[in-house]
Amino acid sequence: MKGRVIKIWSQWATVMVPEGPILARPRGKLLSERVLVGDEVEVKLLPDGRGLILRIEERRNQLQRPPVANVDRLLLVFSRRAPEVGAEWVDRVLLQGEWWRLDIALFLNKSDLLSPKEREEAETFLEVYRRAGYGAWLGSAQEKENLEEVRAFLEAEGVAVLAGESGVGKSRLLNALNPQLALPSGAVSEKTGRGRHTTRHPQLLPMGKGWVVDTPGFSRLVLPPVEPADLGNLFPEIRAFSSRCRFRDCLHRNEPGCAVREAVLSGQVDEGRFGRYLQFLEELLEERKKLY
Ligand SMILES: Nc1nc2c(ncn2[C@@H]2O[C@H](COP(=O)(O)OP(=O)(O)O)[C@@H](O)[C@H]2O)c(=O)[nH]1
Ligand SMILES: [Mg+2]
Ligand SMILES: [Zn+2]
Repeated sequence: MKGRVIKIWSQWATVMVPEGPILARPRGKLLSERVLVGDEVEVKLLPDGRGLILRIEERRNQLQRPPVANVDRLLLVFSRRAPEVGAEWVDRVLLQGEWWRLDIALFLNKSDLLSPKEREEAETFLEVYRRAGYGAWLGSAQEKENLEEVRAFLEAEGVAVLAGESGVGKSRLLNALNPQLALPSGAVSEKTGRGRHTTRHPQLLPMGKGWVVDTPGFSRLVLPPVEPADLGNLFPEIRAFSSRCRFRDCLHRNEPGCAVREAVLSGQVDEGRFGRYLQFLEELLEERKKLY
Protein backbone atom coordinates (compact mmCIF):
# COMPACT_ATOMS: atom_id res chain seq x y z
CA MET A 1 0.00 0.00 0.00
CA LYS A 2 0.97 3.62 -0.42
CA GLY A 3 1.91 5.94 2.37
CA ARG A 4 3.85 9.03 3.27
CA VAL A 5 6.88 9.19 5.53
CA ILE A 6 6.10 11.64 8.32
CA LYS A 7 9.01 11.01 10.67
CA ILE A 8 12.36 9.25 10.71
CA TRP A 9 14.04 7.93 13.80
CA SER A 10 17.22 5.93 13.47
CA GLN A 11 16.46 2.99 11.12
CA TRP A 12 12.74 3.44 11.42
CA ALA A 13 10.35 5.59 9.47
CA THR A 14 6.84 6.41 10.57
CA VAL A 15 4.69 5.98 7.49
CA MET A 16 1.14 7.30 7.38
CA VAL A 17 -1.03 4.79 5.55
CA PRO A 18 -4.83 5.02 5.19
CA GLU A 19 -5.27 2.99 8.41
CA GLY A 20 -2.97 5.23 10.43
CA PRO A 21 0.73 5.51 11.25
CA ILE A 22 2.95 2.42 11.11
CA LEU A 23 6.63 1.91 11.82
CA ALA A 24 8.46 0.79 8.73
CA ARG A 25 11.97 -0.11 7.70
CA PRO A 26 13.41 0.27 4.22
CA ARG A 27 14.08 -2.94 2.34
CA GLY A 28 17.75 -3.93 2.17
CA LYS A 29 18.37 -2.55 -1.28
CA LEU A 30 16.89 0.79 -0.29
CA LEU A 31 19.12 1.30 2.73
CA SER A 32 21.74 3.17 0.71
CA GLU A 33 19.05 5.34 -0.79
CA ARG A 34 18.14 7.53 2.12
CA VAL A 35 14.46 7.74 2.95
CA LEU A 36 13.34 11.32 3.55
CA VAL A 37 10.51 12.81 5.51
CA GLY A 38 7.85 13.65 2.93
CA ASP A 39 8.67 10.65 0.76
CA GLU A 40 5.76 8.88 -0.84
CA VAL A 41 6.44 5.18 -0.46
CA GLU A 42 5.07 1.74 -1.23
CA VAL A 43 4.96 -0.34 1.96
CA LYS A 44 4.17 -3.95 2.72
CA LEU A 45 2.54 -4.71 6.05
CA LEU A 46 4.41 -7.44 7.96
CA PRO A 47 2.75 -9.96 10.33
CA ASP A 48 4.09 -8.10 13.38
CA GLY A 49 2.22 -4.96 12.37
CA ARG A 50 5.30 -3.16 11.18
CA GLY A 51 6.02 -2.31 7.58
CA LEU A 52 8.64 -2.80 4.92
CA ILE A 53 9.29 0.08 2.55
CA LEU A 54 9.53 -1.49 -0.90
CA ARG A 55 9.86 1.58 -3.06
CA ILE A 56 10.30 5.35 -2.85
CA GLU A 57 8.23 7.21 -5.44
CA GLU A 58 10.08 9.74 -7.55
CA ARG A 59 10.46 12.98 -5.62
CA ARG A 60 8.93 16.14 -7.00
CA ASN A 61 11.56 18.12 -5.12
CA GLN A 62 13.91 17.73 -2.23
CA LEU A 63 14.84 20.56 0.08
CA GLN A 64 18.17 20.44 1.84
CA ARG A 65 17.19 22.53 4.79
CA PRO A 66 15.04 21.21 6.24
CA PRO A 67 15.64 17.82 4.56
CA VAL A 68 12.10 17.20 3.31
CA ALA A 69 10.85 15.77 0.02
CA ASN A 70 7.78 16.72 -2.03
CA VAL A 71 7.22 20.16 -0.55
CA ASP A 72 4.33 22.16 -2.00
CA ARG A 73 4.13 25.37 -0.03
CA LEU A 74 6.26 27.81 1.88
CA LEU A 75 5.01 30.13 4.58
CA LEU A 76 7.28 32.96 5.65
CA VAL A 77 6.60 33.83 9.27
CA PHE A 78 8.11 37.01 10.59
CA SER A 79 7.48 39.94 12.86
CA ARG A 80 8.26 43.63 12.77
CA ARG A 81 8.80 43.68 16.51
CA ALA A 82 10.45 41.21 18.85
CA PRO A 83 12.33 40.43 16.64
CA GLU A 84 12.27 42.95 13.81
CA VAL A 85 12.62 41.21 10.48
CA GLY A 86 13.43 43.23 7.40
CA ALA A 87 12.61 43.24 3.72
CA GLU A 88 15.97 41.84 2.71
CA TRP A 89 15.40 38.66 4.71
CA VAL A 90 11.91 38.36 3.22
CA ASP A 91 13.17 38.79 -0.33
CA ARG A 92 16.00 36.31 0.06
CA VAL A 93 13.65 33.65 1.38
CA LEU A 94 11.16 34.42 -1.38
CA LEU A 95 13.90 33.87 -3.94
CA GLN A 96 14.62 30.45 -2.49
CA GLY A 97 10.93 29.55 -2.57
CA GLU A 98 10.55 30.78 -6.14
CA TRP A 99 13.62 28.79 -7.11
CA TRP A 100 11.92 25.66 -5.74
CA ARG A 101 8.66 26.69 -7.45
CA LEU A 102 6.70 26.52 -4.22
CA ASP A 103 3.39 28.24 -3.49
CA ILE A 104 4.38 31.05 -1.19
CA ALA A 105 2.60 33.22 1.36
CA LEU A 106 3.69 35.60 4.11
CA PHE A 107 2.39 35.84 7.64
CA LEU A 108 3.40 38.86 9.69
CA ASN A 109 2.84 37.80 13.27
CA LYS A 110 2.54 39.67 16.56
CA SER A 111 0.17 42.34 15.29
CA ASP A 112 -0.89 42.77 18.92
CA LEU A 113 2.49 44.37 19.69
CA LEU A 114 2.08 47.10 17.08
CA SER A 115 0.85 50.63 17.68
CA PRO A 116 -1.80 51.87 15.26
CA LYS A 117 0.91 53.67 13.31
CA GLU A 118 3.11 50.57 13.18
CA ARG A 119 0.12 48.55 12.06
CA GLU A 120 -0.32 50.91 9.16
CA GLU A 121 3.36 50.58 8.29
CA ALA A 122 3.06 46.81 8.47
CA GLU A 123 0.11 46.87 6.08
CA THR A 124 2.08 49.07 3.67
CA PHE A 125 4.96 46.62 3.90
CA LEU A 126 2.66 43.68 3.13
CA GLU A 127 0.87 45.51 0.33
CA VAL A 128 4.09 45.44 -1.72
CA TYR A 129 4.00 41.65 -1.56
CA ARG A 130 0.29 41.40 -2.27
CA ARG A 131 0.85 43.48 -5.38
CA ALA A 132 3.66 41.13 -6.37
CA GLY A 133 1.10 38.31 -6.22
CA TYR A 134 1.69 36.71 -2.82
CA GLY A 135 -0.80 36.08 -0.05
CA ALA A 136 0.37 38.37 2.77
CA TRP A 137 -1.44 38.65 6.08
CA LEU A 138 -1.00 40.52 9.33
CA GLY A 139 -2.21 38.71 12.43
CA SER A 140 -1.49 37.46 15.88
CA ALA A 141 -0.97 33.85 16.90
CA GLN A 142 -1.29 34.87 20.53
CA GLU A 143 -4.58 36.73 20.16
CA LYS A 144 -5.79 34.35 17.40
CA GLU A 145 -6.42 37.40 15.29
CA ASN A 146 -6.75 37.24 11.50
CA LEU A 147 -5.73 33.61 11.14
CA GLU A 148 -8.39 32.59 8.57
CA GLU A 149 -6.28 32.99 5.47
CA VAL A 150 -3.10 31.55 6.87
CA ARG A 151 -5.17 28.63 8.12
CA ALA A 152 -6.60 27.99 4.67
CA PHE A 153 -3.10 28.17 3.21
CA LEU A 154 -1.64 25.65 5.67
CA GLU A 155 -4.62 23.29 5.77
CA ALA A 156 -4.67 22.60 2.04
CA GLU A 157 -3.49 19.24 0.76
CA GLY A 158 0.23 18.64 0.53
CA VAL A 159 3.24 19.69 2.55
CA ALA A 160 4.03 23.18 3.82
CA VAL A 161 7.36 24.30 5.21
CA LEU A 162 7.75 27.29 7.49
CA ALA A 163 10.57 29.76 7.18
CA GLY A 164 11.19 32.16 9.99
CA GLU A 165 13.75 33.25 12.50
CA SER A 166 13.66 31.84 15.98
CA GLY A 167 11.19 33.68 18.16
CA VAL A 168 8.82 35.02 15.51
CA GLY A 169 6.06 32.66 16.65
CA LYS A 170 6.07 29.72 14.24
CA SER A 171 5.26 27.11 16.88
CA ARG A 172 2.69 29.32 18.53
CA LEU A 173 0.99 29.86 15.18
CA LEU A 174 0.80 26.13 14.50
CA ASN A 175 -0.60 25.56 17.99
CA ALA A 176 -3.21 28.24 17.44
CA LEU A 177 -4.30 26.52 14.22
CA ASN A 178 -4.14 22.98 15.61
CA PRO A 179 -4.08 22.91 19.45
CA GLN A 180 -3.56 19.13 19.40
CA LEU A 181 0.00 19.69 18.22
CA ALA A 182 0.93 21.19 21.59
CA LEU A 183 4.30 22.31 20.26
CA PRO A 184 6.68 23.82 22.77
CA SER A 185 6.91 27.54 22.16
CA GLY A 186 8.88 30.29 23.82
CA ALA A 187 12.53 31.15 24.30
CA VAL A 188 13.31 28.42 26.85
CA SER A 189 12.27 25.46 24.75
CA GLU A 190 14.13 26.93 21.79
CA LYS A 191 17.32 27.19 23.77
CA THR A 192 17.44 23.74 25.29
CA GLY A 193 16.14 22.24 22.06
CA ARG A 194 14.68 19.47 24.20
CA GLY A 195 11.10 20.05 23.20
CA ARG A 196 9.44 17.21 21.39
CA HIS A 197 9.38 18.95 18.05
CA THR A 198 12.30 21.32 18.32
CA THR A 199 14.87 18.74 17.26
CA ARG A 200 16.74 19.37 14.08
CA HIS A 201 15.08 16.37 12.52
CA PRO A 202 12.01 17.48 10.66
CA GLN A 203 8.70 15.75 10.90
CA LEU A 204 5.39 16.25 9.21
CA LEU A 205 2.66 17.48 11.54
CA PRO A 206 -1.00 17.09 10.60
CA MET A 207 -2.73 20.32 9.59
CA GLY A 208 -6.17 20.03 8.01
CA LYS A 209 -5.90 18.06 4.80
CA GLY A 210 -2.16 18.57 4.68
CA TRP A 211 1.07 18.58 6.62
CA VAL A 212 3.37 21.20 8.03
CA VAL A 213 7.02 21.08 9.04
CA ASP A 214 7.93 23.11 12.12
CA THR A 215 11.68 22.94 11.53
CA PRO A 216 12.46 26.32 10.01
CA GLY A 217 13.59 26.17 6.41
CA PHE A 218 15.74 28.44 4.31
CA SER A 219 17.61 30.04 7.16
CA ARG A 220 20.83 30.30 5.19
CA LEU A 221 20.61 33.52 3.30
CA VAL A 222 22.57 32.43 0.24
CA LEU A 223 21.11 33.18 -3.15
CA PRO A 224 19.91 30.27 -5.26
CA PRO A 225 22.27 29.13 -8.04
CA VAL A 226 20.50 31.15 -10.70
CA GLU A 227 21.98 32.68 -13.86
CA PRO A 228 22.14 36.48 -13.51
CA ALA A 229 19.88 36.88 -16.54
CA ASP A 230 17.27 34.68 -14.87
CA LEU A 231 17.24 36.40 -11.49
CA GLY A 232 14.37 38.67 -12.55
CA ASN A 233 12.22 35.60 -13.20
CA LEU A 234 12.26 34.88 -9.48
CA PHE A 235 10.52 38.23 -8.82
CA PRO A 236 6.93 37.73 -10.10
CA GLU A 237 6.34 41.44 -10.66
CA ILE A 238 9.60 41.82 -12.60
CA ARG A 239 8.86 38.68 -14.56
CA ALA A 240 5.57 40.28 -15.60
CA PHE A 241 7.40 43.05 -17.45
CA SER A 242 10.72 41.55 -18.55
CA SER A 243 9.31 39.95 -21.70
CA ARG A 244 8.74 43.49 -22.99
CA CYS A 245 12.38 44.53 -22.60
CA ARG A 246 14.16 45.18 -25.89
CA PHE A 247 16.88 42.64 -25.13
CA ARG A 248 16.01 39.13 -24.14
CA ASP A 249 18.93 38.90 -21.73
CA CYS A 250 18.23 42.35 -20.27
CA LEU A 251 19.53 42.62 -16.70
CA HIS A 252 17.34 45.70 -16.12
CA ARG A 253 20.29 47.87 -15.15
CA ASN A 254 20.98 50.49 -17.82
CA GLU A 255 19.99 48.66 -20.98
CA PRO A 256 17.98 50.74 -23.45
CA GLY A 257 14.34 49.80 -23.90
CA CYS A 258 14.07 48.20 -20.47
CA ALA A 259 10.40 47.69 -19.64
CA VAL A 260 11.17 46.79 -16.03
CA ARG A 261 12.87 50.11 -15.26
CA GLU A 262 9.95 51.86 -16.88
CA ALA A 263 7.57 49.93 -14.64
CA VAL A 264 9.60 51.02 -11.61
CA LEU A 265 9.40 54.65 -12.73
CA SER A 266 5.64 54.44 -13.21
CA GLY A 267 5.23 52.79 -9.81
CA GLN A 268 4.04 49.43 -11.14
CA VAL A 269 7.06 47.68 -9.68
CA ASP A 270 7.98 48.58 -6.12
CA GLU A 271 11.21 50.58 -5.86
CA GLY A 272 12.38 48.76 -2.75
CA ARG A 273 11.91 45.35 -4.29
CA PHE A 274 13.67 46.51 -7.45
CA GLY A 275 16.53 47.86 -5.33
CA ARG A 276 16.93 44.45 -3.72
CA TYR A 277 16.83 42.85 -7.17
CA LEU A 278 19.76 45.05 -8.21
CA GLN A 279 21.60 44.28 -4.99
CA PHE A 280 21.18 40.51 -5.45
CA LEU A 281 22.19 40.84 -9.09
CA GLU A 282 25.46 42.50 -8.09
CA GLU A 283 26.01 39.73 -5.59
CA LEU A 284 25.53 37.07 -8.27
CA LEU A 285 27.83 38.88 -10.68
CA GLU A 286 30.50 39.22 -7.96
CA GLU A 287 30.26 35.51 -7.21
CA ARG A 288 30.82 34.74 -10.88
CA LYS A 289 33.89 36.95 -11.00
CA LYS A 290 35.35 34.87 -8.18
CA LEU A 291 34.65 31.67 -10.10
CA TYR A 292 36.35 32.61 -13.36
N1 LIG B 1 2.85 39.22 21.58
C1 LIG B 1 2.90 38.12 20.87
N2 LIG B 1 3.80 37.17 21.17
C2 LIG B 1 3.84 36.06 20.42
C3 LIG B 1 2.96 35.85 19.34
N3 LIG B 1 3.26 34.67 18.77
C4 LIG B 1 4.28 34.16 19.50
N4 LIG B 1 4.63 34.99 20.49
C5 LIG B 1 5.69 34.77 21.49
O1 LIG B 1 6.95 34.78 20.87
C6 LIG B 1 7.83 33.83 21.49
C7 LIG B 1 8.36 32.86 20.47
O2 LIG B 1 7.31 32.06 19.98
P1 LIG B 1 7.59 30.65 19.30
O3 LIG B 1 6.29 30.13 18.82
O4 LIG B 1 8.39 29.78 20.21
O5 LIG B 1 8.49 31.10 18.08
P2 LIG B 1 9.33 30.20 17.06
O6 LIG B 1 10.75 30.22 17.52
O7 LIG B 1 9.21 30.90 15.74
O8 LIG B 1 8.71 28.85 17.04
C8 LIG B 1 6.99 33.16 22.58
O9 LIG B 1 7.27 33.76 23.79
C9 LIG B 1 5.58 33.39 22.12
O10 LIG B 1 4.67 33.40 23.20
C10 LIG B 1 2.00 36.89 19.03
O11 LIG B 1 1.20 36.80 18.11
N5 LIG B 1 2.03 37.99 19.84
MG1 LIG C 1 9.44 26.95 17.37
ZN1 LIG D 1 14.94 45.10 -18.74
